[in-house]
Amino acid sequence: MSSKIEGVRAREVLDSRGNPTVEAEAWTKNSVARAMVPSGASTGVHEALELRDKDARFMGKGVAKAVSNVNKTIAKKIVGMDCTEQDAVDGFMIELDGTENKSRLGANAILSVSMAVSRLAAIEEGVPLYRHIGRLSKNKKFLLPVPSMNVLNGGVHAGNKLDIQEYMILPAGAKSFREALEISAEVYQNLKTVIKEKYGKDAINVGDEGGFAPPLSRPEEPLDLIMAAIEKAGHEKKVKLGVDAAASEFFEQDKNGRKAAKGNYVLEGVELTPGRLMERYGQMLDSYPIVSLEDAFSQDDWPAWSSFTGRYGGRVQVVGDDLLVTNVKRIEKALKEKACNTLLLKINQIGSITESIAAARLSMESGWNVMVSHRSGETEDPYIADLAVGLGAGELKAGAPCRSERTAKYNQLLRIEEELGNKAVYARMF
Ligand code: 2PG
Ligand code: MG
Repeated sequence: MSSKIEGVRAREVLDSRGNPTVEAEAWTKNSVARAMVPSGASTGVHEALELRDKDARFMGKGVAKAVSNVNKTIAKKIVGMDCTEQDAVDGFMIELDGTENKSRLGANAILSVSMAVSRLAAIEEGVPLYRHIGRLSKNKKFLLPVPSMNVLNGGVHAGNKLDIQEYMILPAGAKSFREALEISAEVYQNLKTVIKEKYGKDAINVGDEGGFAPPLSRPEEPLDLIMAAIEKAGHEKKVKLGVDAAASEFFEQDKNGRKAAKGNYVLEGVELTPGRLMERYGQMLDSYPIVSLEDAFSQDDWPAWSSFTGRYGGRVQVVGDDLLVTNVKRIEKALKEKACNTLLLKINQIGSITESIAAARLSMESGWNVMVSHRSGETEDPYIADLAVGLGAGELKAGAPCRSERTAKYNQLLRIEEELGNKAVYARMF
């Protein structure tokens, strides 16, 4: 049978930050597929474990052990399995690892194989990857996602003083993905002009996700700059805003080392209780067209999450990233505690395609939105573009419309939209 896996091999390659990551290749008699694993910087403590060598190579960031776990342990065992049976392949690797957080083999090792095998199955079936993912997730409604584009970077993704990590534009009023991309690129280029005029040409360097990283510190200032850029581009009616505070990074201590009392946050050098932080967000929601707010509170600050969702969940997408870590158990807890209303789906937080699909399905069936997401350390692999369409998620966060590891995803969506032709539907989300 041609869909039997005949071999799997991994290698160490570089990601967009110049750090090592795992690439895996899987093949059958007739086909071969490969995939690359992304890597975060503002990682949640509850994420599956990314195995790093912690030795002299690459300042400790080598992934030779993860590569060897694929080549020496996983490869032998999954040869002969059917690549179209994703559940069985992933289930087998999870069992082989045997830990709660994939710390034996490494989530990066397991995910590289999981991604490559799913892509191999699509080739074997003669369908594009998004259609194969549609089959795996039992979704027939393909949607071109509204992109969330991080055009201004702060937090641990930039060298400026901004505590809040991501300021995003969401071209929700476009009629197609192609139009959405055009609008976003125009806003992005206008933002460059706005920043240059106000802060000079030294301020237009970009951060890890391709957004500008000017020397700002007031959390609201990026929103003003972006609004000016949207207006300059003439797209006021079509573009909404999104924010990822990544608040786990300024909980009890900020990136500049300033400390706060237990349970408090440090924003712009000032200590805030969760209640005060909530008020600050409330003012932002009142003043700007923000439709999505991610990680407004730290990963285990459940009471703050629940009270924020109770108060603002009706008017804004409350997105759980570090809170949920794409883990069904944490999603179940968040559902019970009404802690948020949107899943941020990152495949390497959980470490397999099967578990990622389960997280998306549970969220959708529970009435939540799902935003498929990249990591700040990305690769040229456009996998998540197909994933977003295949799941029918309606949203994809993949950074600025700049830098090839980000545009790889957006450009893939242009191809998918073209392939779907008059069946292509741009998601109506906001
Ligand atoms: C996030 C991500 C991606 P990182 O917090 O949502 O934008 O950042 O990959 O560094 O966790
Ligand atoms: Mg986040």
